[in-house]
Amino acid sequence: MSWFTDARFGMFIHWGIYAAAARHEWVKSYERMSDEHYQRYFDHFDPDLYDPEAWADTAVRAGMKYLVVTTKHHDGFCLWDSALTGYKARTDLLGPMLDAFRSRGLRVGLYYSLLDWHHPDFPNDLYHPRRDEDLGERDVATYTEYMHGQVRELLTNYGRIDTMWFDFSYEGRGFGAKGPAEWRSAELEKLVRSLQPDILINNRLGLGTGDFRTPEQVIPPGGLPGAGIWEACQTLNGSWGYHRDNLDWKPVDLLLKMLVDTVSKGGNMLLNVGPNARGEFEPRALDRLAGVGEWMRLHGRAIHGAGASAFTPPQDCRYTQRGDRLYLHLLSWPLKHLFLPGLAGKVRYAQFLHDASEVQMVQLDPDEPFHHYLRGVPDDTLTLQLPVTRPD
Ligand code: FUL
Repeated sequence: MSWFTDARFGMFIHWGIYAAAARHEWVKSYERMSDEHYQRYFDHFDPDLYDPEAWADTAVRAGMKYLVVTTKHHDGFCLWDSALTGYKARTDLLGPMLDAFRSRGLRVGLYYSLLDWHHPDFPNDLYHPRRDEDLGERDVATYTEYMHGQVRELLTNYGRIDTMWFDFSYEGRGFGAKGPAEWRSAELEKLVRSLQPDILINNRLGLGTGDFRTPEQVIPPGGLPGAGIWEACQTLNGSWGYHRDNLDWKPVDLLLKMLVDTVSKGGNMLLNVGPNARGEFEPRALDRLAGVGEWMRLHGRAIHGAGASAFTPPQDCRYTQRGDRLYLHLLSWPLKHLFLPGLAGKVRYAQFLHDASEVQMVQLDPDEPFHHYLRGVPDDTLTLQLPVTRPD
């Protein structure tokens, strides 16, 4: 799993016919739509501008090292050419995407929803668009068989797959809730591993922590010590699927702070893009990814292959560490001096990463009259001399 913890930063893609509704990937459930109503998005989904090479270039420029793409979301629509359903894209959209990302050296992962609001045997439950209605006889075993068959297809026909991102189990959450019993999760896990022995499987099958945990839209404040590897998935604007009118866009500096914070706690960040129904990343997403990429071009060394440090950073700072390189991230800019407890005598040289200019380290002597204000600073404190104005 070292490729995963070295990568640290990946691109999540939520793409399906909900992009045509353009108001969240849960629109069918949120608005309690009938199949007949939702059919309009199937009929009008025509991604004529789809250019997976351009998507992959965008990911590379943003400093991302892997992809996770929704092969099927809760609405049941399939992005690949499944032999098990007609509810799929008119041409295979998945294969060219995986090829484009792989050809640039990125790893690839598949999101697959265990829910399916289209399948005639997917039973009513608390999330189903028709949850208040009598949907007649439904046989979950038939659905589960279909679902296992689809996973088999995905992991047989598309070459090497690096992660499997199931979504999700919700046993115990009320009406019609489902988990490992309905999904036959243990068997499904075995199937996945038999088809792709090196794959990493996430934790949403209801079988405990999985190979990695998936905090959603949250960075666990203390990391996840003892729980193995993890990946926090995050949106650019609050919705996973393309959402035209959502204005809740995170600025570039916040996205970078989220990335740094995540890596400083030993996690990965999987940042989502919701392409539109013509098959493009919209300008608001591209702007942000470009901004993140500009920073990553200069500071990627502090992210890729880096992780948590045993040193404790001062307030409003984060450390990431790679081997004997310690990267100090200042989330706010201090006034001239930065005091780093525990680092005195441990640092040979300090420099800014963006331009490799030296950052001078000073051994301030509290016995010097001029330094009297330093009394009380612990002896093991290393002091950095910073310019008054943040250079970058
Ligand atoms: C959730 C899903 O319900 C959301 O739509 C999204 O896919 C997110 C990553 O996982 O559980």
